[in-house]
Parts: sequence; structure tokens; C-alpha cells
Amino acid sequence: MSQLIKNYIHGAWVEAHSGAVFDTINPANETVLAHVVRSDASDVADAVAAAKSAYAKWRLMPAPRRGEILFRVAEILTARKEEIARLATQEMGKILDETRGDVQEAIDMAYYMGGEGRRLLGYTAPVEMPNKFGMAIRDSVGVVGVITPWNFPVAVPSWKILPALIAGNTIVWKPAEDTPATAAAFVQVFHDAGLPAGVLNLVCGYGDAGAALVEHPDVRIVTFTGSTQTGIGVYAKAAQLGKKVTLEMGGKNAIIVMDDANFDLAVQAITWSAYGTTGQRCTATSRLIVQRGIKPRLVEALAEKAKAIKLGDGLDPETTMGPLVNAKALAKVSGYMDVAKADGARLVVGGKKANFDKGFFFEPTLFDDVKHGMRIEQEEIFGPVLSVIEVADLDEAIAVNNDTPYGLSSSLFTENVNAAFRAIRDITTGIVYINHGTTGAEIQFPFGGTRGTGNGMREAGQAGLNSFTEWKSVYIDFSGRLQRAQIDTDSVLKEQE
Ligand code: UN1
Repeated sequence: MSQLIKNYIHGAWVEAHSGAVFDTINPANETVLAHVVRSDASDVADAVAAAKSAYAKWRLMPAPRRGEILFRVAEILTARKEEIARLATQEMGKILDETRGDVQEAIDMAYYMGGEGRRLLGYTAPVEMPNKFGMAIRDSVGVVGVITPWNFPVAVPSWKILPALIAGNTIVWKPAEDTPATAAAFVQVFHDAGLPAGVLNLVCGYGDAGAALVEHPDVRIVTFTGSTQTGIGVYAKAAQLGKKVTLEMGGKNAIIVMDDANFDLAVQAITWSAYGTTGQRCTATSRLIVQRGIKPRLVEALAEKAKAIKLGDGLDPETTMGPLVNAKALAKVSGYMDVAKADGARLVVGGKKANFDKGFFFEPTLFDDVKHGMRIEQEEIFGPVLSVIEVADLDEAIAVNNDTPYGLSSSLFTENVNAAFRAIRDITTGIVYINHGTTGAEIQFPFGGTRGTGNGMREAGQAGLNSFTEWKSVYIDFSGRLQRAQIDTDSVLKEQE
């Protein structure tokens, strides 16, 4: 394919100033999917200027009208779901059913945030003085810099772009260098939905373009999803410049299985959470914390499930697991195999690059006899690698669950309601599941994590609006006289008697 993916600035598809291009590759067969313009700071500056000028009008468009545009985005996305899903599968590798789910999350978010156009709720509260009114309203902020990963190339950007837009901000988006074609297809949807020029801008490129976006003085908010290492760098830079930041970073999520669990349900959920998306979700299960009694049977059943997974091109309906995203990811996951063995973990299945001529395929991998504190039990691998840790009881399970540098998602399988509620109380991750794997968060609820996963912000749901709004508190005094509130309410009230 000789298609050139361009930047989208002020409503038009344009090339980068430098003329530089890079390739986006299909990880299942290593063919070039498209050429892509490679942006530098000058392209980012153009995009920010477009967003800044569009902001003046966009923030004043009544929010219900902004919402109508988002509803159109939802409708067009629905019509193009299959087309965009196929493109995303070819660009980042996960199977078609999963890229369909990825697009569906964006559709859900577009309807949800479109509805916010008629809410964006603030509040009123009683005030201390007579003949005075107080309210708190959400205000737009300005230009938002959006930096997103490749693993959910439509859903994750939608969690940032849609709430930022409904709140009245304008956007410059730098998608991952692995998925620019999917990003361009998503941006085309906004164009076709009638979003005014300059409100959403796309700049394709590498980390240098992302850094230019973070550093640009007219970008007031930065929202980032990606690796902890990059995210912390973004945070440090943005902090120096006094910007508002939302970070969603790594995970080291666990499923806890108690002896009394529904066995078949647990096996299915673990298989899906560990090996779905080739383990490349920030919510993926990479640790299995198992009570002693059920462990041997569970490991045996999971090994069978892992062996039955069919690797291949995600477009092939027979395929149940696609490749890793790129050669670097393959090298990283492969590198962890030696680390695991050196630390004394026991390989049960997988553990190596799959036998394909082309593509970045890695076998679904299961390690038993993993001890709490080993590197494979603490570090995010971001591949189809599951570590089994044996525990004696629920207390130990929760302690092991909570003791990692990350805090995104956890799950407990038990039929005991008391154990379930204790876990809900004592687990310290941002998302907790009972009798369900660690993936599958819905857009109505806050998404995000504690510790090294984030910076205390959340995406999606009502909480997601906090990233893109500032509170404005408004006092309206209709008494027609000086009311010296906070001098001494008693004496002021007496004066007025
Ligand atoms: C991610 O991996 O960055 O909860 C997002 C889930 C999906 C989103 C994952 N809804 O697994």
C-alpha cells in the first residue's frame, strides 16, 4: 500500500514541514501498511495554533450542540465499525473481535459524552448571607495535548478526546507511532460529523513530537496513556510548566482464586484476561494468586487452555491470539524468559517466540512456582505471560495482590460473599472485579489506578470530566448592599435586621 497518512490541522490533511516519513507495519506479516508523515515541533506548533484559534468559538458553542456532533460521531463510528476494526487489526495485531470491541468502546463513550452536553452538572449550595446565590460550574480550559498508546488505538483516545470536546476544549492529538493509520480513520469520523476546523488536530510522529506537545506553552492540559517510564517524564516536564496532567500507565494485575471458586468460570476468565490482546492491555492479568488446594488442578487446566490458543493473523476468524505489536515488544517479552528462569520460576508452557516465518508472534506462556517479589511478578512485561503464585489464605492473597509498584485492576474468584466484601474493602487497586477477569472496564465508571499506574486522576464516567474542566465558583449578590461576609456573619445579619 502506498497510502500516505497525513496530519490533520485546521480541518485539512497536510504533510509535515520536514517532508520526513515513516512506515506503519502490520505486525502479523511485517508488511508496510502505510507511509506516515513524521512531525516535528514546527508541525506541532501549527496544530496548537489551530486549536488555540478554534477554542474561542468552540467554548461558546452551547454544550447540547457540541453533544449533537458527538452523537453524529457515534453514528458514523457505528457505520464504520467493521472497517476501522479491520484497519486496527492490521495495524496493531489483536484479533478482529477485539478491535470491534475497541471501536465499540469509543461508540459508547461518544453517546455518553454526547449526553453530557445536556448535563455537565455543576451544583448550587446555600450561602451564608441573605439575598445571595452561589453555584459551581465546570469551565473549559483551552488546548489539550492528547498522547495515546497503540494497544487500544480507538478506545483510549476516545476516553480523552470526547470528554475534552464536550467540555469545550480543543485538541492536538499525537497517537502512538505504531497506530497512526487507525488514528487518521478515527479523526476522519470527527471531520465527517461536522466538527469545526481546528477543534481536533492530529500530528503523527515519534516521541519528539509528543515532547514538543507537552512543552508547548499554549497547551494547558496534557493527558497521557502509555508506559510508566514515558509517563513520569511527561509528568515532570509538565509539572515544571505548571500544567494539568492525567496519566494512565502500567499495571501488574492479579486474579486471586480461592479454593471455593467456580472452577470452570475461573479458568475461562483467567485465559481471556491473561492472553486476550496478547497480554497487551494495561488491565491484563499477569499474576495468578492461587490458594493452595485448588492450585494443581488450576495450573493443569490453564496449561491445556494455553496450548489450545491458535496464533495467527487477527483477520483470520480461526485465530484466537494475534502477534505482539512490534519487534521491540517481542525482544522485551523474550528477554523476560531468561529473567524468570534465572529467578527460579518453572516454565509450564510457551516461553518462546512462535514458529512463524514473519510476524512478532510469541507463545502463550505460563510460569508456576513464582515467588512474591520475583521480577516477573513485579515488573510489567506487556505480553502473554502469566505467573502463578501460591498462597495459604485470603489475607496473604490480598497482601500479595497489593504489593506491586502498580495499582490498576484486581479480581477475586470465590463463592463466599464475606470474602468478596473483605477483598473489595482491602484491595488497593483502582478497579476490583468479583468473579470476572481483570479486563473489561466500562466507560460509565472511573478508569485508572493507584500507585505507579497513575497520578490520582481517572478517565471515563463523571470522574473523567475532571481532567478537562476547571471548577468556577460563582457568587451573585442581589441584596443591593455591602454584605461583609466573613467579617462577622452575626454582626452583618444584625445590621440588616
Ligand atoms: C488499556 O489496556 O489501556 O478494561 C485499556 C479493559 C478495556 C480497556 C483497557 N476496557 O480492559
